[in-house]
Amino acid sequence: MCGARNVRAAAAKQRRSKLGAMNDATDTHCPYCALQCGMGLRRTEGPVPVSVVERPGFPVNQGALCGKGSNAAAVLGPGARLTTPLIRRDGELRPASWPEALDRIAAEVSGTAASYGRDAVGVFGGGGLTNEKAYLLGKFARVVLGTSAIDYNGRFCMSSAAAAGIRAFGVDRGLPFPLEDIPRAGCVILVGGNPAETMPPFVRYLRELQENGGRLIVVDPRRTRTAELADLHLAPRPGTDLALALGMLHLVVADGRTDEAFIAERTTGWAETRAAAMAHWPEHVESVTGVPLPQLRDAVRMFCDAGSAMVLTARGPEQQAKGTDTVSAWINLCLATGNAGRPNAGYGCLTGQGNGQGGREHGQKADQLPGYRKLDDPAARAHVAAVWGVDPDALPGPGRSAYELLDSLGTDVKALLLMGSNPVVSAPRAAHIADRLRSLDFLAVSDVVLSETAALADVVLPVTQWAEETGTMTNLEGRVILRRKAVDAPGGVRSDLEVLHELAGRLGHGEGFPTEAEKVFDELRRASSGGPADYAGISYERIAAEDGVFWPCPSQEHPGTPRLFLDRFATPDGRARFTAVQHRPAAEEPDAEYPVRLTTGRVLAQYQSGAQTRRVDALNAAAPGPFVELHPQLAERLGVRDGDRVAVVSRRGRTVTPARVTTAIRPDTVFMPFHWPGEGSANLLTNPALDPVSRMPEFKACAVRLERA
Ligand SMILES: Nc1nc2c(c(=O)[nH]1)N[C@H]1C(S)=C(S)[C@@H](COP(=O)(O)OP(=O)(O)OC[C@H]3O[C@@H](n4cnc5c(=O)[nH]c(N)nc54)[C@H](O)[C@@H]3O)O[C@H]1N2
Ligand SMILES: Nc1nc2c(c(=O)[nH]1)N[C@H]1C(S)=C(S)[C@@H](COP(=O)(O)OP(=O)(O)OC[C@H]3O[C@@H](n4cnc5c(=O)[nH]c(N)nc54)[C@H](O)[C@@H]3O)O[C@H]1N2
Ligand code: SF4
Ligand SMILES: [Mo]
Repeated sequence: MCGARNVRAAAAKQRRSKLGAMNDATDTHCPYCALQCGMGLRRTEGPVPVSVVERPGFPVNQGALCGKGSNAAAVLGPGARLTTPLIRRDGELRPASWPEALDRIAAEVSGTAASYGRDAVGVFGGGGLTNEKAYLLGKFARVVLGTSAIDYNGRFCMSSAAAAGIRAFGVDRGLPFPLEDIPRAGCVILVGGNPAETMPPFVRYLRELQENGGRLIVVDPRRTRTAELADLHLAPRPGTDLALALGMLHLVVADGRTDEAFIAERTTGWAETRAAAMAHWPEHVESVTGVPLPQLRDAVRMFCDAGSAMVLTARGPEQQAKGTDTVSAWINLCLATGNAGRPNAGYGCLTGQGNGQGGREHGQKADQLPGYRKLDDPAARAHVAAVWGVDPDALPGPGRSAYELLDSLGTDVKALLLMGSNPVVSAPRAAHIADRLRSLDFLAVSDVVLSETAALADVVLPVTQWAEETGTMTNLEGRVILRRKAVDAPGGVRSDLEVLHELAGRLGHGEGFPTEAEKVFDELRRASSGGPADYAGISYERIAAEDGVFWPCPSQEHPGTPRLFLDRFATPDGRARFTAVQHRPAAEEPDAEYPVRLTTGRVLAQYQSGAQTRRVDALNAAAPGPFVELHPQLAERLGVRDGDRVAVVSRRGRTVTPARVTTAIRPDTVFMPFHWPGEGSANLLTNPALDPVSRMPEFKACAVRLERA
């Protein structure tokens, strides 16, 4: 009897502890990509202080996570991360105290500004930083440092789509509709995105689209896992999406499938765009892109027969030296067919980084003030300066773009503060950028791990990460969400907000840099009020109660805006603007010396520069190192077999990696993921040719030669 009672008591205890554990789990979000999947974090006793559990109630991912998300807690444990500040002494990074590290940074920054002027101090931010950090970093640069030299890694990400979105619609919100609208479209063209590897839980929306009878067209030079799902896969040569979109528009016009009423009522600029498209003959488009004309016709038919259709772009067409015009060409196709400004139709960009959307709204971009305001707009300067309590004339003007800023290190910019990026691995022409970083008088990096870039620094600050701090992020839908703190950080680690507070204090700004995220957010709300990305009505309580709030949300009574443009576009006259664009070749086309096209991108199990994911065993087991993907025909010509080491050489550098021979890629193209440093690092090869509007480098197309190594 006694035994039975014990068994019952034990069972009850187990039930309680299970329930307790479920209740214990803190609702939060993944540290990685822009989907910002909801997850729970439960406290554990081991060296890693939390484990990831499902959070089925969050609508975006409904409990699903990819391997990066489900293994995210590993980077919180000891071993992977930094726990003490480091200062370079006698050439080596050695442990130091926080006051020493902060004093040193403040002294170097003041000294540099005194000797060379304020613009000689640079700041480089990241699209993975919370809204609060991005906002405070921008304010720190403009108010404390008074420098124009600030930009961030989002420039390398979605900046071409942002520029084209503003050009056409007057505002840039990656997706102007929630994800739940995607399955209700009749057809989706996904251009240069591989969400089956880059956002696996997103694939559900594409499957639902097809279950509802909608068609999926994927445009990618590779037959990716995403392309495998498509009803139609177009495989153009890298860098030719602009011609492809023009060819489709030509056929739309020729077949009389334009929506003349929509064009007349809700757009401007059609005549010039129509003329530009008519000059691009489909036969010419076929020879430029390598996409057979019958496939182009099929795509046009699917798109036009759909009733309502969407075009989604990701990095493939955007990371080109003509990325802005390329996205404009796809937007033109939407506008000409009436697929914009109405339900279940339109153009959207799949933003990439965790806070890729919010990170571009609050002022860490060279030309921007909070609320997605323009730094060169006098009214915007006056509004933000009033919130900051400074004279508008004291705010610096626009600075240079990310690559141009990195390229100016050691010459114009002598000291750099870097927060949330690892350009030694992720910047184009990376060996040159590493040299520029080494040529600085002073480099300070705040990071959670000793990244390849932090390893070059004079001072490294170890900061708290996602689960150890609270803050807001804005996901790819424009939904502002709340990442809650689930666990205390190890001693020795401080938050980025504390870093900015301490540095501002040392540089004469004791006020205006709070360390509490919610206080920063409340100021951000005021600074953004009245701007395009208006957060004034969004509070931590509302986000928690409503599964996130979509901007613009100008007041507490306002419901937020999941769907933009239904009544009018955000242009002065309310109409969407066509932009007449012409195809042009990549900045570097293949030639006799470098006869093959290289494109670059991602694999499922690694994230970005790999600074975080290369420290996770399970992910390294799945994706242990770099490779170059090439077609059997090319492999045979080179005498290369699967697994052989191959040298890939461009005008910028040389890499050596194992070959992966596959028919899933065009014979004239090779592909390398960019997640690794060292001899297989893709960015030793890439071309920093910049888009004239967005200043995006051409990560997706350069010319290379392959040799057996
Ligand atoms: N696993 C994983 N997921 C991630 C990330 C990660 O690093 N790893 N990073 C996140 C971030 S910041 C981003 S920006 C997103 C990126 O997400 P995606 O845009 O999906 O990723 P990429 O692999 O860069 O590029 C997508 C596809 O573009 C194709 N492509 C290459 N050149 C061209 C071209 O000229 N035209 C066309 N049409 N296609 C081309 C490539 O073959 C590739 O399959 O992913 C996010 N999610
Ligand atoms: N060849 C090629 N190159 C590319 C691309 C490509 O497709 N091809 N894609 C480009 C794109 S889309 C992107 S977004 C970039 C991304 O490239 P990076 O800017 O290098 O991005 P991450 O690797 O995410 O680097 C983020 C760094 O910040 C740290 N970190 C994370 N959270 C925090 C935080 O809260 N505070 C601080 N202080 N640090 C933190 C991480 O540990 C990591 O070291 O790469 C670009 N480079
Ligand atoms: S899809 Fe993105 S947000 Fe979701 S679990 Fe994976 S990395 Fe995290
Ligand atoms: Mo990105």
